[in-house]
Amino acid sequence: MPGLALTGTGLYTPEQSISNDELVASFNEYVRRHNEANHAAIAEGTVAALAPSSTEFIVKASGIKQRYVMDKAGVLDPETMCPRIPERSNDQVSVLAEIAVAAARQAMAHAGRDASDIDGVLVGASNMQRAYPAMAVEVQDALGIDGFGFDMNVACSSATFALQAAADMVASGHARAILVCNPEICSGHLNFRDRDSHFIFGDVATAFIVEQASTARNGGWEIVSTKLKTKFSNNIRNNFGFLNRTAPQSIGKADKLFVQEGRKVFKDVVPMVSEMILAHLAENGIEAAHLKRIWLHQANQGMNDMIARRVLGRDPAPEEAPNILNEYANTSSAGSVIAFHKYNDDLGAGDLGLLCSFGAGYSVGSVILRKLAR
Ligand code: CO8
Repeated sequence: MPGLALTGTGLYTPEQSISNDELVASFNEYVRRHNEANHAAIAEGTVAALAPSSTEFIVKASGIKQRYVMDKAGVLDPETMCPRIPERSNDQVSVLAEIAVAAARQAMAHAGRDASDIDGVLVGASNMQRAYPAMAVEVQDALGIDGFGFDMNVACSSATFALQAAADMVASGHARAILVCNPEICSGHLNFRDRDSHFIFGDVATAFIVEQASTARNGGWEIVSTKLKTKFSNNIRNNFGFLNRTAPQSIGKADKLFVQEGRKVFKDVVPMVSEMILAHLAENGIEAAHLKRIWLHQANQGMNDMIARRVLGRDPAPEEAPNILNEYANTSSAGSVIAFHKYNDDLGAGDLGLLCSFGAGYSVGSVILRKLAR
């Protein structure tokens, strides 16, 4: 994709955060109450006792130490274990659009762009707030952008897939610049009563601008090449949807929130991603040794260490494959963009880096970037 560039990024971080200890204390209180309330049935063997969670397990299995959330009180209340985000009237900006706009304003300022420079808005995220109108059209309206907007959902790969779509539209002349936003309120679709996954996700929004490198005002990164891949898998699913009401007995069941077979995902995705990155580099005549940085999707620290090791052929130095998982947890599509946003400024003109997302679908997006001179 010669001549195209990623020219500005933005990050909205919620004010509230939850440590592992706080999350585990709430979960374990829920377990205690459940086991106490079902004491007789558990003794009879008709109800299974629930097992407690632990901070040690969470850190060891995932590398996560805390997460940011839109509503801490609702998540931690053992009676609700769900964020409470009041419904807004149709005259107010939606909460998903609001956090997308906060990240977008930063990305636009960073790129030196205002609304009149942008022709399109893509909102790529794992779950949209509503079916329609598209969240992207609301973001477009809130920012005063004259053009078009649409939503995309490729789960954790929504940002890289939207980046390629944006680059294609700029390359073809359909737009001068595209704003991509990734608002992820993962706490809204996480089952905080599920021991296997209650610790995994956090809330955040990221945004970035794609335009011609020749028009970049404040430097940025040339998009050398993008490569996308999807392969169907049931190992990460969320069956929430508009047809749920047609089978009312299914409403509220565990599969209407995030569910995964974490071990299987780990085993399938590590080779899929590392092989795809190596193939992508080879297609572009780039050796892995020439990469100054790898901004990977942030789902699991062990997974990222293994992918970086397979790509580089050695253990990565911590600064080569930045970790934001410890602070933000898994923020779905936003994770690799947060890592890029926080850890790219120190590199020099001509340096090469690779942004890569992976997740449900399965889906993988790989983007080779070269730093532009300012
Ligand atoms: N506390 C204590 N012990 C626990 C806990 C807990 N909370 N949970 C499980 N255990 C126990 C298990 O019971 C098991 O015990 P035993 O050995 O006695 O059976 C033991 O710990 C090991 O359990 P696991 O095998 O499940 O543990 P793992 O080491 O595999 O770690 C992980 C689990 C962390 C989930 C890991 O498998 C992982 O990260 N896998 C990769 C997952 C991944 O990358 N998924 C991508 C999903 S993201 C995505 O695509 C976005 C979807 C859209 C966003 C949704 C937002 C909500």
